[in-house]
Amino acid sequence: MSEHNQGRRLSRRALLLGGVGAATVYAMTPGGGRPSGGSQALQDAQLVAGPVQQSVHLAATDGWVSIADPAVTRPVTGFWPDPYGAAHGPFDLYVFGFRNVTGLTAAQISAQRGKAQISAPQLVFDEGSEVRITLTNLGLSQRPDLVDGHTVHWHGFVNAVPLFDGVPELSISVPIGRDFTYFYRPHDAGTYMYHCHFEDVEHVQMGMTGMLFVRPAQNGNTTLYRSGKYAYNDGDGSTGYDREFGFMLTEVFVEGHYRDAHIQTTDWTDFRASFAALNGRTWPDTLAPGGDPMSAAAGRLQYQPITSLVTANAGERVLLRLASLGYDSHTMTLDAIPLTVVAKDAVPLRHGSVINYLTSNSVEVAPGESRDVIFTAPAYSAALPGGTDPQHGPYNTYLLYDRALHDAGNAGGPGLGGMATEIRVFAGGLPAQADPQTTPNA
Ligand SMILES: [Cu+2]
Repeated sequence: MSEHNQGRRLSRRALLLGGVGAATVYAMTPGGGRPSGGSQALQDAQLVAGPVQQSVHLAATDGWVSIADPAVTRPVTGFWPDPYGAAHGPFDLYVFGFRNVTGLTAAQISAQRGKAQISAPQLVFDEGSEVRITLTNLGLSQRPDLVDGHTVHWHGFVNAVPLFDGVPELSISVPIGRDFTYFYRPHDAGTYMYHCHFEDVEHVQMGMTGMLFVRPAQNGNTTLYRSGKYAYNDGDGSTGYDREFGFMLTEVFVEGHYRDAHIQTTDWTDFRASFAALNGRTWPDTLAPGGDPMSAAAGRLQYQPITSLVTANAGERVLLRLASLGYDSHTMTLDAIPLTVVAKDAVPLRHGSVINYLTSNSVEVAPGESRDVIFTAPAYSAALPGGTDPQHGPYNTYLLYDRALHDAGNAGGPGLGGMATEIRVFAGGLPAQADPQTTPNA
């Protein structure tokens, strides 16, 4: 899912008039929109008043998820599946996480205690906008004895104001029952992360991680690339893409999660990944469509709503945004389709006209790093492996996986299980993609 909570999109003229450094903040309506004006003069005044405000409201709490299908996955003796999970539904792993509560009432927000989501919602903001993330700390339902604060740390952003950067030793952390609004003005397009920085070794491992995309001002220019969508302000269309998919790379150390649920302490230096996950899911759950985290009908995957299935039409350019907040490095591999890395850690691999994009079939991502990777979907061939979608027609299937096979399997068990997903290249039957991660029922 994606959250793109914005007012009016910033036009080129508005950017010139009201862009960087505009100090006046317009009185915003609750939804983030601007008041409407009847005259051209008033509209111009609004444009001068300041950049678009984009805001989201997150809640921090704990919860339960199903990290793998226990019916087919080898158990981790003594630790997983966690029997406490059954009291909450078809769940087996205790987690901490964020929950998107944008637009909910106070009573509805309180009701989200104990319903954490992993990975956190993908947040999408525009370069030059005024970003506000409000964080409410709902406390932990399974561990009311723990009085931990939570924060939102802007991971990888330059020039974050320390007060708003979510590092508790240097700024504010949010106590239970309180909220705080973080402010940032993103000046640099790219693929970023956010995570809680309170007791961060524990809270990051427990699931408080998410992705954040900053759209470049160049977006909307269809002369450089037909879609008008770009990863960066490249000036030449080389980061143009038709579809984009984000992947939060993490691992789950089930002993630590079990001990947090059962009021025991963990020495986190004992860390050893039991599961490696894409967007909080393990294969084959990675292929399931995106779901509604507010709907119990989503079943086992209710609190891991972000799909990792990639779909594209032959000939389209696909942007893969890879980011890791795990503790291990991962080398994501796509056999038979060349991957071009256009940026590392939200920095384009070029200096002016000198381009250092890197083409390979494998992309290494270390903890705390991000990569922007573009590939062109190859031609469809009936002779290659694939299937047929009832709505969108035939497709070929390619595997995107961590080449360290213990991370592509579950809990060291045989076969695929962890950090793996499919890329489905259709002959041409897919409609255009509106939002990141959208993958029509394929
Ligand atoms: Cu936290």
